[in-house]
Amino acid sequence: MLKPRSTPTRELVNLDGLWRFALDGGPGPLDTTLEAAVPASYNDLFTDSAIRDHVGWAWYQRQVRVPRGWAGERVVLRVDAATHQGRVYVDDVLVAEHVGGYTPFEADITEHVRAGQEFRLTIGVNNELTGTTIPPGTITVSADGRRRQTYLHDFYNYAGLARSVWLCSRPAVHVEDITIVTAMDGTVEYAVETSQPVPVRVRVLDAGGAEVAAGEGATGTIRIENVTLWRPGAPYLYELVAEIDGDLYPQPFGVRTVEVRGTEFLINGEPFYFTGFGRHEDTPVRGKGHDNAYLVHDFQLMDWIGANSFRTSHYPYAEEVMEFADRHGIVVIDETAAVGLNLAVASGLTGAPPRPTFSPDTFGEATREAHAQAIRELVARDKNHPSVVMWCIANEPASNEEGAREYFEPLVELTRELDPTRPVTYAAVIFATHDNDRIADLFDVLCINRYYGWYVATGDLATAETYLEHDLRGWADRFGKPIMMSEYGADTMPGLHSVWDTPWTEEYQQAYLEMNHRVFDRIEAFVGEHVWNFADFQTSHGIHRVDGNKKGVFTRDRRPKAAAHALRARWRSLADRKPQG
Ligand code: BDP
Repeated sequence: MLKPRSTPTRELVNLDGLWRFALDGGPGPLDTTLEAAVPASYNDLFTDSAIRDHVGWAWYQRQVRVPRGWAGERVVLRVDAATHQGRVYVDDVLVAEHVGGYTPFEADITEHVRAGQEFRLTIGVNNELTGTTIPPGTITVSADGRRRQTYLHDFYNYAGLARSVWLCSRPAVHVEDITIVTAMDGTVEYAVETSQPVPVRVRVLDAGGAEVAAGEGATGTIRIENVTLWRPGAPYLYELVAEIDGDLYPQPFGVRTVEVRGTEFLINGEPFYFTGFGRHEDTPVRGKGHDNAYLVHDFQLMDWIGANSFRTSHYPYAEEVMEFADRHGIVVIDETAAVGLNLAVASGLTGAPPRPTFSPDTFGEATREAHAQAIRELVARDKNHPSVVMWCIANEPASNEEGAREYFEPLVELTRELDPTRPVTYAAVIFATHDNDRIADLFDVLCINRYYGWYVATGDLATAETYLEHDLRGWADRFGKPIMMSEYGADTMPGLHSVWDTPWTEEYQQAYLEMNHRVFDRIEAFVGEHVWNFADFQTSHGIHRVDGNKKGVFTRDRRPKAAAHALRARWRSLADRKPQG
C-alpha cells in the first residue's frame, strides 16, 4: 500500500490537530465538550479514569473541507492507524471499516463529498482485544457491570488515533502499488499496479535527482550502472518514479540484499552483527501517539549509544519511523502485533498452560486468519523499506506446545510467498527450549528472549551465566542457524545504587548486561544483541510493575541509566571487532 505523498498529480491535506471526542457517539454530531489530540492515544489525555479504562468504541469527529481545486479528482481518506478497529463515516455514511490497530487503511469517498464543500468526518475506534484479535485479549464483566480488558502482553493497551489522518486527491486512473526488489549489481526488478491496465513508464533517480535508469511496462528489470548500495550506517536512497498518463508516484528505495547463509546474517553479502534494542512506541501523555520530536531524539540516542538496529516490538511502527530508518541507515526487524499467543505466560513462570494455547477454543482458525491478515498488511506496507531486513511474525508464542507447528507452518509459508527476499523469524519465549520447541526449523534466524538473572536466578549472575550459556548453545547446536538475543534486560530504578548484585539498581542492570555479553561473545553463531528495552514504558497494573516496565536503558523521558554508558562503550568497540555490514 502506497504512502500518501504530494506529487505533481496528487495533493494532500493533513487532518491532524484537535478533534471532538466522546465515548458515546456515532456518525451524528457528537454531544461533547472534550477534544482529543490527533495523533495521540486518548487514554492519558484526560483525567477521567472512565476514559483511561474504557473498553469499547470511542469517537473522534471534525469538519473537513475538500479543497476546491479537487473537482474531477478521486478523494481518498487515509487513516495511518486506528487502534485496534476503526469505522469511518462521511456525514452519516459508513465509508470504511478496518481491523488491526497498527496498519493503515483508506477509503475512496469521492461519491460522498464535493470539492470546496465541508463534510463531517467521524472515526470510531474500538480498543477491544479478544481471542480472535491480534494481539489477543479477554474481556470480562465485573460484578458492578463494568467491562474490563485483560491481555497477555506487557504494555499498556493504548488506543485511539495514534498516527496521522489524511485527505488525499488522486487521478481516477492511478498508480495503485509498487514493488521493488534489488540486487547488488544494480539490478532493479519492479512491478507497478495500476487501477486500470494502462501503459507504464518507470525512471530511477539517484539521490541528486539525476535519471540513472529507465524502463517501460508494468513489470520489468532495469539496471543502475555504478550503483551505490544502501548500507547499515551508510544509507543511500534512489527513487523509482512510476508514471502513467495523468499520474506519477515516486517510491524511495535502496539497493541492498539480505541473506542467511549457514550461521551468518548477510547484508550485501557481508556478515552483519545486530546491536540495539527492542523498543516501544511509548511516551508520556501521548501514549503510542507518533511524535517527530521523540522520533528524532530516539534515533539520536540510538546513534549515541552505538545501536545499529532495532526490532519493532511488538507491532508495526509508524511509517515515519520506517522512512527515518531508511534515510539514516538503521536496520529494522519488522514485527507484527502477534504478541501474547501464549497462555502459559498468564500462569506465571511454571510454563504450564492452564489451557492449551492452540486449540479451537483458544487460539484456532479465526485467530490464525487474523494473524495472516496482520502479516499481509505489514508486508504490503513495508516491503520497499531497505531498512527492513527481516520479518518477525510473532513474539513469544507457545512454540513449545502442541499445535504450534500446525498454527505456524502456513503463516511462515504465507510470509515467504508475500516476500521471498527477506528472512523470517519469531522471538522465542523462555519456556521454549532447544529440546521442546516445535517450530524453529521453519524459520531462518533464531531470535531468543531470555531473562536469566532477572526472572530466573534473580540476583545470582553466576548461576544465570551458566544457565544462559547452556540454553543458547543448545539452540545453536541443534539448529545450526544464526542466533541472536532478541530480548535480555533487567528492571532498573534510576537512582537506586548498591555495591552488591542487587536487582533494580543501576549497577545490577550493568552487571546483568555484561554477564550476557560474556556469553554472547563465546558463541560463534551469534549474530546480534537487542537489549530489552530502549526506554521505560507503560504497562497495565501489576505487582511486578512500578508505573510500567523499567527495563529501559533510558528512562521514559529518555535520560540514560548507568548501563547506557557501559553499552555505549561495548557497542562502539564492537563496531571494530564484529562486522556491522
Ligand atoms: C518478555 C516480553 C516483553 C516484556 C518482557 C518483560 O516479550 O514484552 O516486556 O518480557 O517482562 O517476555 O520485561
